[in-house]
Amino acid sequence: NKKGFIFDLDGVIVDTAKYHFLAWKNLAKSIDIDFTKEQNEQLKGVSRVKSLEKILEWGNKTISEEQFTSLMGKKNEEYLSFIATMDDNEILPDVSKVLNYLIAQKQPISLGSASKNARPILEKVNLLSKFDAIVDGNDVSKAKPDPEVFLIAAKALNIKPEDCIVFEDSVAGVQAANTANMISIGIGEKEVLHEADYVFSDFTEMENSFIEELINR
Ligand code: B16
Ligand code: MG
Repeated sequence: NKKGFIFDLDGVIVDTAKYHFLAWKNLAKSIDIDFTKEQNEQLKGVSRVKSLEKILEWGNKTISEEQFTSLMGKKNEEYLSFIATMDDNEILPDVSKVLNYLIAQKQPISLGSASKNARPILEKVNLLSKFDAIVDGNDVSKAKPDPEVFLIAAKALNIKPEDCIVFEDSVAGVQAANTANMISIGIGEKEVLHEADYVFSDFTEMENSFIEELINR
């Protein structure tokens, strides 16, 4: 019995949201836009282009295409400097335990992330080898809540979408999983992720028996 297990990266495997926040905050400040933690919530799971569009919208700013490209580059440069300091201490609680359990049960595992930096991050935290497929921001043309990223992951694993299970921390990602006809498992707050089929605050709350049920359903 094989299912496809698809993991989002930021907010599920590692907490890179804090680095995205710092880099966007500094960038916004450089063009005189205030940027709050609450606004940052709305950027979770959202692509780099869409994120900058939203920040400019909040700040009521229009800029040229060249400036847009240059600002995106600046943000990513600073983000990468934060990533460079990461190691396996930054893996979120019990993520490795769940991955190892799935591997022991011979279940196919894919990444399904909006980030174009997913591979270097997984390398930094020593998890790259756990994945059978990596699908990230370099592989998709449509951002979450579009299901594209998860449908490509299912294909890469050779598992039908309805036999896939997605772990997601963002509303857009949960919606993408639901639209793809997959089981959606929210990692975070029930109130925020109420559209998910199941919600856990983190992987420490998830028993192996629950994963076994997913495999055998
Ligand atoms: P990058 P995920 C997403 O990762 C982040 O949640 C989001 O904040 C970020 O803007 C997006 O990746 C793009 O990241 O600038 O590295 O390409 O949650 O889909 O793993
Ligand atoms: Mg995420």
